[in-house]
Amino acid sequence: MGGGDGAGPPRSRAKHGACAASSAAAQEAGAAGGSPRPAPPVPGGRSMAEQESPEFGKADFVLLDEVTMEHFMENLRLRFSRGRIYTYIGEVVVAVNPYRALPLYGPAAVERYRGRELYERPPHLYAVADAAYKAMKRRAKDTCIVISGESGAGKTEASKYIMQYIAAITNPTQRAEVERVKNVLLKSNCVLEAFGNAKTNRNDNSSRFGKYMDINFDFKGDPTGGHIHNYLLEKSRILQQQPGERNFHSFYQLLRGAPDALLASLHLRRDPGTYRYTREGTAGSVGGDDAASYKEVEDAMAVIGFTPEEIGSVYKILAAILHLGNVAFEAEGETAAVADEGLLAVLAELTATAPERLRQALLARTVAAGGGELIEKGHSTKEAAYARDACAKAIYERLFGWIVGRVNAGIAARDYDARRHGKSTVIGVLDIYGFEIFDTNSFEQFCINYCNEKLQQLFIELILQQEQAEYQREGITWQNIEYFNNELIVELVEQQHRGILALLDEACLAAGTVTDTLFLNSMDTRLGRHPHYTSRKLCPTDKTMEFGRDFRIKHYAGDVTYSVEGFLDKNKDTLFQDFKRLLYNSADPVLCAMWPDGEQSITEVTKRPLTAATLFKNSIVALVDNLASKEPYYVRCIKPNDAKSPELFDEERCRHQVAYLGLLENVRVRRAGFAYRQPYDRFLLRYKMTCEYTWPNHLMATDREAAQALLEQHGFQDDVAYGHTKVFIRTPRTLFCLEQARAQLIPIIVLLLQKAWRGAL
Ligand code: AD9
Ligand code: MG
Repeated sequence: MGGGDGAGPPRSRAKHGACAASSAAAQEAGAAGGSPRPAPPVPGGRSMAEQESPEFGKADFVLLDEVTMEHFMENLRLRFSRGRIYTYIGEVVVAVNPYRALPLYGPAAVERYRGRELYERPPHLYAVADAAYKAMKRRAKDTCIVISGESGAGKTEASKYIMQYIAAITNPTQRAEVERVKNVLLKSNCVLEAFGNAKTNRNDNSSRFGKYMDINFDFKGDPTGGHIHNYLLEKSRILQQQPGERNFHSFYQLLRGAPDALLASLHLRRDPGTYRYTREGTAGSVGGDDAASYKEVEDAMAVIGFTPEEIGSVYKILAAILHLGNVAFEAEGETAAVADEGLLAVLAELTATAPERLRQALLARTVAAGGGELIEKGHSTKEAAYARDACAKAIYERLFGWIVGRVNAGIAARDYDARRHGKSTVIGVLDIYGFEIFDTNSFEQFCINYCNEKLQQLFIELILQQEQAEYQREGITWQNIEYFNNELIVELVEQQHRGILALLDEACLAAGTVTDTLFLNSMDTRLGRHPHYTSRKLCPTDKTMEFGRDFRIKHYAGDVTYSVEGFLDKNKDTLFQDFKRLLYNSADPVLCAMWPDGEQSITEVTKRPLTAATLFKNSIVALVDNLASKEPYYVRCIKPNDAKSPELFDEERCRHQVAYLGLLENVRVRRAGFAYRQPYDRFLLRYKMTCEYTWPNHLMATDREAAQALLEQHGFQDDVAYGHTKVFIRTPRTLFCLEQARAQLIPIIVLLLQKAWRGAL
């Protein structure tokens, strides 16, 4: 069996880097096989030639003629204009938000990518999801897919496509429990987006929390459960939104979608303009229909396993927050009184608390006097308003935490499988807020940008470390590539005793007289020499910063000026124990369950709770450790313009993102090293038909020698290196040529096989 000479497949004499030659070779091969035929398209996909074509640009940036910003941008722009929104850098997917529906997804596309190698198909999120899944299944490796990019770049959409792909390719036998888990996982997106997303000026559906989801798989590779970690919900949004922005979607969905009777029972009016917390966002609904979303979210909650009573409680809590925002105070002598008694009664009803206790919690706080004595200290109107807002934020934050907990309960991995078959494996998907620069940047942006510094650091470490470790293991020589290392910036923020977070905590622990401005002074004094820190005091000529208010950090992604206003307050995150106790004693089981710390009496609450920034830092450090323990896959999202336009490719904005995401360095690392690597046996299995020495089986002593013979026959010897267990291929072009040769030979081999069978019959 074999080619024209009957001893092996037709010879392919492609020269290195010349796919055209490979195609010629295939024609020659076709002739040898008896019937010349045109190069067949890749079944179900686009032609391999599309990996590199004048029309669609280069499917992998590693193929660029020169690694310069100009060449990179040219390729990115060309591909975007042709609807090719995905491009690789090796195994990293660069994705440009198309801002329009493209026919790239769905069951037919899933089938094209299922079980394929990355380079066999045009770049796609599905390919990366499949690679992570295969690594997890074949090698029982925990993997993770880290999706990064700035606000509106398409991270959340990407994470959903990835989850849909994984759901589509698993559980072929339709096991009921696995189907249930998949369904809950998919439905969780809708619920979490309702409560955790909002319209911002950057994105109509901006995630205002970070999300890391683990999906557990059993030994068969089917999802058996999962767990969601949420990070720092932007709760200050409850109180205030920038002009043109909205509060969390959940409020508008309830107001616009709830049936009249429900709304009446919650004492709500339809118009969001009625409520102080939603007044700013009345300028219309977002991305469709709040009312339709209401129904969708309610159905999703039911699928996840929320009981009707629990859903009812969630609505009451949302309504209570809206009413709470409208509670006004008037002065009665030194202290405050509630202006509207009727509102107080409504609030007591919705929170299932005693009206008098509610009034007390709103108007006074309990403090411990000497000798264990407790006294009540009345609020001024200003203090009462502050406490009310703090309470509204805290209720929403805890509601969100409770909802995440409820989703987790619905998808908790049963340890049944783990007990029977050993440890289950995991794919993690990280969709966390991107780097943010607003007109006014506050504590939240500071935390978000710090998180992005940490993730960038991880990206640098993993990409470099992984490459280097692999080359060393395989005995291949490797030269280091210079990278911009953001370690200094991370240190500026988190260094023990000296970093910004330490100084912030120090200021918060000091007596009540310390103000935001004093905190700024302390940073100026102690960080003044740091190359990534500055302020107006340190740089008096810089009029873009306000004296006594602003400081600036030179982030890896650009300079951000932060206003120090509110830093201390947001970091302390004070909520009087009186509120916690009040809500812990609520007769509503959902509300009560959110305040386990409400049980403590004021005398027990002596230990200072950890500050918001420290809690956030701890959670991000744990996240980074977790990601570092897994095999990472990266999706780097790019936002093409600020107008949400499908046509506009804003050169300047894109260039900036390419620069700060370190994509050029990424290409350089990839090119200095080897773009692809495969164990010898797998490599031969795939390409052996393209060489007479390896088809149908090689007679050499080792697979390594056989792979070497194959590659030399193709003329690729200068583009490869031979490791102990794997062959390393420097440029994707070589691989594409091999793929093309293979694709061209398959129909001929099939034809020959058919002939042989017919002959045998
Ligand atoms: V933020 O940091 O949460 O503010 P993301 O998550 O990066 O941000 P998101 O995924 O929400 O951005 O995308 C923003 C909008 O871009 C979506 O609402 C879609 O309208 C649009 N988008 C993003 N990706 C795609 C896509 N692959 N196809 C079509 C897309 N539209
Ligand atoms: Mg998002």
